[in-house]
Amino acid sequence: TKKRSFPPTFMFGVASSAYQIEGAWDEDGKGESIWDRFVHEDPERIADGYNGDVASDSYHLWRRDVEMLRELGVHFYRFSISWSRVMPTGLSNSINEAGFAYYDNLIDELLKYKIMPMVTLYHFDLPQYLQDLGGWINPLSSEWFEDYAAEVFKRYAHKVPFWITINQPKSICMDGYESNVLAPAVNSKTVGGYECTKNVLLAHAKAYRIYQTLYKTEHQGNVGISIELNWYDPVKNNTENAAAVARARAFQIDLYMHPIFSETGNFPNLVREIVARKSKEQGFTSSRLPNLTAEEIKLIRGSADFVGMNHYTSFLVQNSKKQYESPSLDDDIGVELSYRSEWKPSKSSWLKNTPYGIYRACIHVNINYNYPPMIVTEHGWSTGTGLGDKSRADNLRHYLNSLLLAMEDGTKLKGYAAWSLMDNVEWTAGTSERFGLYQVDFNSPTKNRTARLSALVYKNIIKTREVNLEW
Ligand code: GCO
Repeated sequence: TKKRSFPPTFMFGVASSAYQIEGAWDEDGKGESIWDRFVHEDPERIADGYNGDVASDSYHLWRRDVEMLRELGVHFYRFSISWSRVMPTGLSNSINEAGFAYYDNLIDELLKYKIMPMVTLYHFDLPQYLQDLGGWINPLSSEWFEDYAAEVFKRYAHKVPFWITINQPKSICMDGYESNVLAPAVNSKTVGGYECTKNVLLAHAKAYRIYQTLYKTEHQGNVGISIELNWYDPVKNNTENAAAVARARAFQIDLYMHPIFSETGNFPNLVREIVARKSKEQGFTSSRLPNLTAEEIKLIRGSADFVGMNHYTSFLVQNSKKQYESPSLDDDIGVELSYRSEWKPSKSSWLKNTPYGIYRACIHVNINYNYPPMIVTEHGWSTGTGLGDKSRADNLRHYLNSLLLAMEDGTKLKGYAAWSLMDNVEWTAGTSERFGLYQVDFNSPTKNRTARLSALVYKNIIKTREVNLEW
């Protein structure tokens, strides 16, 4: 069989996010975020009660974190900045130097060991002060974010070669504003999620444009956005399901991709048509999906140097005949999701081992968006505790092999980040689902980190640039 290997320029990394690892939720002047509020308001929201107050304690253990990155031999580390740590209210007139000092240290430590920082500006943790003003529903939100991004670029543009503006607009908006799965749990079924989507995309685009105007020429960094790109296939092929799959992909993927990466910009036609028609039936005077002005379309279109792909699993789709609450996103999409029984389950109910899906998601992007540069900014697998995580190692090897096939078929993939460097707070699942290459001992005050089998497997892949599917 033919030996495939990752090209010499291909970058391997690992990813994390501030709320999930840092802890120190109110230390050294940090402001409250929507996640702090969400978990303190009702501790039952977290499956095992372990929230981000202390998390993996990376606020204190960052030196050890960088040591682990060196052990793995990664080329880059994707982490996020906690907005309310550096700007307690979220507004640019409130700067917390102690908060910035944490990131100064982390970034300098990474650079000292030639590990490239990939900084995510926003990974779910909006300053609560801004939420009190409406959060991502407030039309000013894209300007708040623009000011925040400008401040962070000003400090780090000369040190950080890769930027992710926003992590997973779909989760932010549909889980945080349309439903109550994630903070701030606004749960508005009318316009919340769609209004948020518009504002988040504008926020992303404004940050991108600032970097282009002020820093691109001098520092040549790349700015992208991380989009959920899970995969959707029909349960079984028939006309109804073909239409259902088209809706699933349009609402779950292309609603976020199309405005940025297509030639025409704007939300996908299919989504616009469906939401406009339903809104009319529901008695709204205009579509629940906001119209983008020509100027907004232009601002957002082309506002990324690469696609950040977050991919975890695949779903099977069938047309749904259920009566959903109306208006709602579920009602707009009208599909039911399922899995094949052969798909190996992880610890998380939504995540199954389907390596072919990452290949298909890459091809979807290539065909619909003309082969853009891509970086997998997240992919991972959950287990319980224990160091012998063979299922994670298997999942990693097979997904990386699918990526090699996708590259052979033209995907311009530049890098890959495994989720996650270490166990962390898996949002409302707390620590009941573990995603780490390194295990974290949450019961101990020292939060010891220990390499799992998968860390050793990944280290070897990075070193050889080859994936061995046989053991
Ligand atoms: C994200 C993800 C991560 C999760 C991971 C596993 O939005 O980037 O939610 O933060 O921990 O996807 O569920």
